[in-house]
Amino acid sequence: MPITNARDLRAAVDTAIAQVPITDIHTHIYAPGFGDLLLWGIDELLTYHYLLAEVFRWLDVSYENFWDMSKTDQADLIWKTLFVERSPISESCRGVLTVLERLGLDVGGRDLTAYREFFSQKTPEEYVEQVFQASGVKEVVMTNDPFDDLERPVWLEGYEGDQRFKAALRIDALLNQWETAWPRLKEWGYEVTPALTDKTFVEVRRFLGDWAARVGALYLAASLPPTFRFPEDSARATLMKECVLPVCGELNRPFSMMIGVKKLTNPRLRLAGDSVGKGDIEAVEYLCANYPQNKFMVTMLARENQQELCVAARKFRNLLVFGCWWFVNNPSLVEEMTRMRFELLGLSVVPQHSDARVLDQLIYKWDHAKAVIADVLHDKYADIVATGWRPTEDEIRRDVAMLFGGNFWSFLEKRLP
Ligand code: RAT
Ligand code: ZN
Repeated sequence: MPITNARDLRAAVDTAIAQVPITDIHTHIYAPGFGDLLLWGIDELLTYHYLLAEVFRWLDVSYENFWDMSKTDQADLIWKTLFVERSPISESCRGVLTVLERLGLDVGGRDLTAYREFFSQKTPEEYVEQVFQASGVKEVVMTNDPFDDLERPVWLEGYEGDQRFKAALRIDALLNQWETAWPRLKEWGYEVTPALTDKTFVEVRRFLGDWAARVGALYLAASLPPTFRFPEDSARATLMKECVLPVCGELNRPFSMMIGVKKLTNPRLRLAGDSVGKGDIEAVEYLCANYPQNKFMVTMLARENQQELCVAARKFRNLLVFGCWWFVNNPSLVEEMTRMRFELLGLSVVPQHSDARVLDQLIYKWDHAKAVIADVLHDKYADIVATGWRPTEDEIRRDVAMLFGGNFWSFLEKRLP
């Protein structure tokens, strides 16, 4: 039935978004088969690195003393500092409260002991089910790093797979730290040398092919600094040209570039110590133009890059813009970016990924994102309804399914002539 009035339109958009099964295309959570690598529960939520960065603004303990504390003590201190001694209004603090509320806990009670008690009753397996159900997530893509000494053995020792947890091969260590990556490759039986010779390229390609197959990678991925340039006379650009792009091309897999992270601006903050800088859109344009049969997924960290990234995607069909990443994953910026993307690219984007590191975060990251996307999408339909265009509920459901997963899956399938 075509929709003709404002109330039906709002209801149709809200229902479609509430019911859509989500493919979360970039996370840092692991399947239960990875054991302790799967993080969940209140203490992990409170010690999330987004909150670590916020708590240090108030603390007067030294970084070293803080890192020496147990996780429970760190969580206690974060709770006291960010939730009790002042109101938890930041996006990351609010996220913890959304999770508690959606799990049916008494947020007003502010009872950390009761929250811990709740989580102590859960098993990871049942809790994964509950969180997927509560967040509307059908499947997630993990971040799988063969250079990670905790993760690599799981793959090598016969991890059996889990349909809900897809894989992406993460190759930051290879591209951004060749000096420390090549000895690891050599240790694992790849005949590489520090010099970037033809033989080394063959072996790096073999390494990438082996691992892409082993994990069943949907795409290859790297985070890149604001100084990332392409082409360029550097190990990174050379390895991309000679190894990553050919392997992605051969496997028809996208290369996902997350551009704009300044690593360890404050190393004493550890995982929370990274910052942001404006990236170079020309590198993205060059890659899309000169490798038209390769597919690129791109998200950029700086607000200042968002418009030019949309424009680049208008020029290149082998570019899929995705997500509002990390420092732009705040409702005000998600709204601005989502509006701009719909206006410049229509429905041909993946508006959000969760980047969840703690299982429970799927609940809040998607709750918060869905609310903003629903508002923006509603406004865009309302604008066309005002012209006399009559969308149907089925069409709205179709569009929403594209945004929350369909576009990603069709991009993976796409073969460029
Ligand atoms: O958002 C984050 O959790 C960051 O620490 C990064 O992990 C980023 O998302 C990345 O994938 O590099
Ligand atoms: Zn991430």
